[in-house]
Amino acid sequence: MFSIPRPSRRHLLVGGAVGALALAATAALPSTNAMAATGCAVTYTTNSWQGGFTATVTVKNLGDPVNNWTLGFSFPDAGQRVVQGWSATWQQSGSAVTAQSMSYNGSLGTGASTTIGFNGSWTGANPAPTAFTLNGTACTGGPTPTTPQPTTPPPTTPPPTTPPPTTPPPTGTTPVAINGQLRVCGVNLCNRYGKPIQLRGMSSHGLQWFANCYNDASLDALAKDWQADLFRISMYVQEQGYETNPTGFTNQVNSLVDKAEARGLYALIDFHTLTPGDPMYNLDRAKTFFAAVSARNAAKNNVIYEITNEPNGVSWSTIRNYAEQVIPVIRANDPDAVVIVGTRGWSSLGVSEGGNSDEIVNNPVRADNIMYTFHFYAASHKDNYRNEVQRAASRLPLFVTEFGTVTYTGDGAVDTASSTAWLDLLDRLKISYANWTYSDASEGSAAFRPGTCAGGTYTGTSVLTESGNFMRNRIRTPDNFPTS
Ligand code: IDC
Repeated sequence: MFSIPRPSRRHLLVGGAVGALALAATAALPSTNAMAATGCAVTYTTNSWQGGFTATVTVKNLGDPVNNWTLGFSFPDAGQRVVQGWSATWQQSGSAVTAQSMSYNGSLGTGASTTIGFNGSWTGANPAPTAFTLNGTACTGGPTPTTPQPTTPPPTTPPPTTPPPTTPPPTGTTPVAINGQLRVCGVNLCNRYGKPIQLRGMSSHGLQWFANCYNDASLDALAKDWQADLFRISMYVQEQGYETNPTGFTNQVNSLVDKAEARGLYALIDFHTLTPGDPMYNLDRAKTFFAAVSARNAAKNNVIYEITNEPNGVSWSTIRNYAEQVIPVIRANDPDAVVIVGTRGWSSLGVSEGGNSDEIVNNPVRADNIMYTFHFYAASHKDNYRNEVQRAASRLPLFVTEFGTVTYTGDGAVDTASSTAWLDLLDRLKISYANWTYSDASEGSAAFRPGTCAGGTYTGTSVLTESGNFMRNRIRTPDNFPTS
């Protein structure tokens, strides 16, 4: 919040890593006979490093409400480029850049603002742009009448002392009510305020085997007793899964998305490929499935799409090719949803097959608003995997859509030391995670004791395994999602 300085002069702050730059612009105040007013204020901040940067741009409409908008600015240095943008359609021609609103952020009321951003590159220097336009009007920080033009000199009365309106506070306290539609910004998962957040939650087991574990009572327990943010819906494709009954499994996934939404939980739709490891084997099924679920759930703001669980025995270029065919199917229906792409070697960023994340950094999927999957099993995957995650996390948006506290078989004893080291690392890096599994399977990774789902009580600790107890304690700690 800021107060408007006197006299009739408004300041627009443009901050950057290279130092904050203050622009003072004299804005003509609206004359009493103005028909329609336009006006805007823009803040532009960057995180910059040698050769690259992430820019966060907040656009505030100070004129009459608009239904769609185009932001324009010019880079001061010839070597500055937009590489990958989000929350707008970004284009660059020479040094001129435009960002066109998306369907979900085009409407901006008077005083409303929205945050967009991009990853960029630079060669000589990386100064912040100094002038912005919104729908052709210069963003000088105040409303300007468009018709008719004022013929009298600007009034000398001081500007109003009431502060400009801000985004209203969230109306609920659930993770989705607070954070709203998520998007990838830089290497982070960000909420509707453009702030990095971490989601913590649980993964279902295979829906074909454990359908009786996913119902109103168990999801109430996940939302309220566990205080989770996220429910991963693990829909196996093989092993008596989706391929045997596409309509039935699609409906089951949709109904679980609704149950998550009703409780303010994010729903991660996992197209759980495992064997065969080549995602191309299921390409047609993936297109059919994601066309259906993205059309049906497009209006919701709690859905995240995980397009392939654990590719294995295939090259990164094959996975990338698969992603570049499936993502457009989702985007055609649900353009603003975050999509997560599996990685080589059972989603180990390639490490389990002798590679590393460089292959992704050097050849990223050509789509925006995406993240990359990392999976681990704490008793099997230790320091060399943690080191790679730490290294990759500053270069790629990562999401741990599945991990176990036990060995990669899904069974065995909980490795508390390694699980703690992993979760401390993910917390520090704000990497979201889902634990395998929220089920009563007879294996060490299951959170509930065998028979729990038949019994119908999911709250408290008496129904939990050692892994379940460990995970519930981790997940129940407060989230503290940033709201401004
Ligand atoms: C395991 C289940 C087990 C099931 C097996 C085969 O825990 O009950 O018999 O799958 O379907 C993964 C996979 C996940 C595995 C899990 C544990 O994504 O499907 O679940 N795991 O082995 N990757 C690494 C480990």
